[in-house]
Amino acid sequence: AGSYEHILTSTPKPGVGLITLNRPKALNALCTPLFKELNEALSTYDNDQSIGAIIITGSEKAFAAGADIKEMAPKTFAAAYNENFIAPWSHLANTIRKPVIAAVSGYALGGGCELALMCDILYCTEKATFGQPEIKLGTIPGAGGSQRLTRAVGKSKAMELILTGKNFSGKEAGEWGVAAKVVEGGQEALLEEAFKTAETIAGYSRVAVVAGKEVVNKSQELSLKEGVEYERRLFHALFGSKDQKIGMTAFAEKKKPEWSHE
Ligand code: CO8
Repeated sequence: AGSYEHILTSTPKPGVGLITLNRPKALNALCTPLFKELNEALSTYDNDQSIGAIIITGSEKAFAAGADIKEMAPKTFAAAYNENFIAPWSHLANTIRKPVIAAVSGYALGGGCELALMCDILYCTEKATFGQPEIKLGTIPGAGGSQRLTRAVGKSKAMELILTGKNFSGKEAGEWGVAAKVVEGGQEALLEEAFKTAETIAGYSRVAVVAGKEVVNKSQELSLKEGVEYERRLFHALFGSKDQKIGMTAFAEKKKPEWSHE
């Protein structure tokens, strides 16, 4: 991975690409240059055959305290519309095919909450602070929060959160199904859990993992009947992969599969 100004990249575990948001003076506020770097790093890992899973994290104090309010404050409608402000944020959800885990400690507010919700799996600390406070700034969520939070917690709760701007804790995120895992300790304990899961995923066939992510995501877009058909087609297609043969032969021979990722 390249060298960046607002993020850090590393591969601390086999097959795992770690992206650390690193703009501590602004609590990792997601300015345009930061997002550009994030997208570049995500694509680099996505295209790297040695990487099987990606983690996005922040610091103990902040995953990200939102879009950069100071950058947004003077923006006009025409400027926002002409540059299609925020559209590049969809890169993660629309283009990245490998699984992305959000590891959230501290503040995940506004765009920070939305970034976490865009990831495929969300882990957080008990004390993490989530929220969509845009209403307090005279605006609304702009990076998918109204859609993804509503799918995660249901309409009534999402409506309450988005219209009051009230925060919710990591503990609540776990109880409501926003987070797949809530860790008792801090950033270090959180990353340990995220690494475990990322390494597990990176240890499987890349072909199967990407297909698994693709079909789960289809459930958010298609009717049940269409979604089940889509799943079945891709399931059929995987009989054409080498790894399906490798995995099932290894099972029958009581051996550990050596994935070809093909
Ligand atoms: N944007 C810009 N700067 C920020 C942001 C932000 N979102 N959050 C914090 N900072 C800066 C502060 O201005 C401060 O800078 P300075 O030292 O120069 O004054 C520094 O980070 C440290 O912050 P605080 O001193 O405020 O730290 P505290 O520990 O006292 O408070 C809080 C932490 C509670 C998180 C507080 O910083 C806060 O309320 N931040 C704003 C949270 C917020 O409203 N986020 C939503 C932003 S709007 C949004 O995300 C819209 C999304 C729309 C779609 C995506 C668009 C790109």
